[in-house]
Amino acid sequence: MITLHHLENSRSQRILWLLEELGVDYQVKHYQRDPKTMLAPPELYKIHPLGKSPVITDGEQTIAESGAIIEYLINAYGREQFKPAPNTAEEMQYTYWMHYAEGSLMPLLVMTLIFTRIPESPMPFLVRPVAKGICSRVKSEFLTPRAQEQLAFVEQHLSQNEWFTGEQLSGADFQMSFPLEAAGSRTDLKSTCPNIVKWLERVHARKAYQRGLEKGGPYDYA
Ligand SMILES: N[C@@H](CCC(=O)N[C@@H](CS)C(=O)NCC(=O)O)C(=O)O
Repeated sequence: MITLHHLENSRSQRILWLLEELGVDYQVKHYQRDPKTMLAPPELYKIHPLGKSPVITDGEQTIAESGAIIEYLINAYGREQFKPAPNTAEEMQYTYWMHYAEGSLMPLLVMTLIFTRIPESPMPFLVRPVAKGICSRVKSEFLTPRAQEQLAFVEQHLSQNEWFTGEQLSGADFQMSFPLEAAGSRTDLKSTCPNIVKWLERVHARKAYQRGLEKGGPYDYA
């Protein structure tokens, strides 16, 4: 039996969606973040040495890292679904977006979140305006323009493709769902990225996605 070790409000949501699309038997073990630090609880270190979520166990196997989990589940349980045929243009897109989500887009979104939270964290009264100023400049001069450039690039791709690899839903869509949900909840994408918004609507309309949300419990991407 597959067990998904599911941390609230985390990338684990993309695995829940995939498990529901696959229609396999699985159980969910829920973990809560520390309300102050937002870090995962120490129990997750008992499952994998990095203590992060998502992580799954399947029999003797423990698999961490969203992309590796998605590839494992699709190869083991996909029955030829959710993965393009080998040596095709679609397969190149699949590989690209599987890596792009965590390799290029997520680091910018995580850094933006960190530089937004720093000025709100406890610090000496006189330091706060300095911290605020530095964080605001890092965001306006480095992070925001780069994140916008990345989102415009994704928008361009989705203006020509229904799903990330073309006409068929694939692992690349599960992998891209977390950064795009996060971007959509933190910024208004309607005017700048209408095709990302449409893609999110297609995702949200899927019954498996809705079942995944129910299994995961209350969810906040921001
Ligand atoms: N690249 C990894 C990132 C895993 C990761 O950082 N997960 C976050 C949740 S979205 C986490 O476990 N955070 C809690 C912590 O760092 O303590 C993946 O895609 O699986």
